[in-house]
Amino acid sequence: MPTNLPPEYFKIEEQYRAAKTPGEKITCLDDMLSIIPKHKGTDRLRGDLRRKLAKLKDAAQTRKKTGRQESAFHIDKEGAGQAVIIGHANVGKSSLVAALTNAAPEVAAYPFTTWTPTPGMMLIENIQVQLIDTPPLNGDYVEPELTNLIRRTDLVLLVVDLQAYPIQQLEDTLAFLEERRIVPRRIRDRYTSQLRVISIPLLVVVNKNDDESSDGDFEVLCELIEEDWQMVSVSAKTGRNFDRLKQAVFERLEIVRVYSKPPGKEPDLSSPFVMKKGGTVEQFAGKVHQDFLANLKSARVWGSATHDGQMVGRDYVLQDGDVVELRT
Ligand SMILES: Nc1nc2c(ncn2[C@@H]2O[C@H](COP(=O)(O)OP(=O)(O)OP(=O)(O)O)[C@@H](O)[C@H]2O)c(=O)[nH]1
Ligand SMILES: [Mg+2]
Repeated sequence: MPTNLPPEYFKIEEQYRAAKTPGEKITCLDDMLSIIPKHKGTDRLRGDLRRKLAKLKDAAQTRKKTGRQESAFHIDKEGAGQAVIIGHANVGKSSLVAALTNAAPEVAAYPFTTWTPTPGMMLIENIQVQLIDTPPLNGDYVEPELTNLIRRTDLVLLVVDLQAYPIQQLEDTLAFLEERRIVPRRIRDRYTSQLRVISIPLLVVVNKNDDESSDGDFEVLCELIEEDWQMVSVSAKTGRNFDRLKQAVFERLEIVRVYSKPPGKEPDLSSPFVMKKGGTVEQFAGKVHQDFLANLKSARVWGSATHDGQMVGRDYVLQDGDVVELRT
């Protein structure tokens, strides 16, 4: 990568990586292009950015042209992963999204409040995960598009109400999914003979465990449910166990955070690159910059390596928290 870029460039590049909408990304790319000095050394970078910009603008244009009203159920993925929150009416799905994200879906004491999905971003340490509030699954009519939203997602958060027949709610919701050929990843093996079954990581969230007085109810629930779902009990009302919930979401997403370290400098620990578990140095290089991928000469790793700054090969598998120095 050219070394003589102005410091503002890196600031905007960071904003670009954090950008959530195509519109924000386009603005950042425009800004980056306008401040890069124009000479031979930056040819490739400018070309790269222009290609990205053209792609985003093309996509925006196509969306406009089709003229079709975008369905509320079509939600672009944003952040390090997407989790769709599902369950019966009144279990607290909207309350969870309201409490955990920047979104403000309607919450009400009566059932069947939510009719359309609402996305929001939840902060887990230094990454953002998209949570989507959805309409209840136990009504007379469930929008077929909701099934598609679930099929495409990275993680399902199946919410039940500790204070209102949670076992029945759990069984009903799992049956709803199974009828639509969606099964929890953990028990995927039981469906090997069936074609077209899709498995999605699933976390059971037991809501309305507001204080210690209902911990006993949760323990009883765990004993009564045969399958070991490793449920998390929370309270959307008091924020109880939100840390545990976030930790569980992070684990189920099966992602790792890896930090880039320019030679001779400190890594920026506030802005990780997020990769699927099992990702290699080579994949990391591709995420940081195409140039690194093409011209990677060596990589050093701090964290999972046996000693700090160890030289590793392209196929070295990175772990959560690793710091990597790439050299071309
Ligand atoms: N005590 C208690 N009440 C809660 C909690 N979470 C939600 N509630 C209440 O439960 C009711 C339903 O909450 P919502 O968030 O609207 O539930 P929902 O699952 O989105 O409901 P639908 O949109 O109808 O499917 C409201 O009265 C909330 O205040 C909780 O953790 N503890
Ligand atoms: Mg709701």
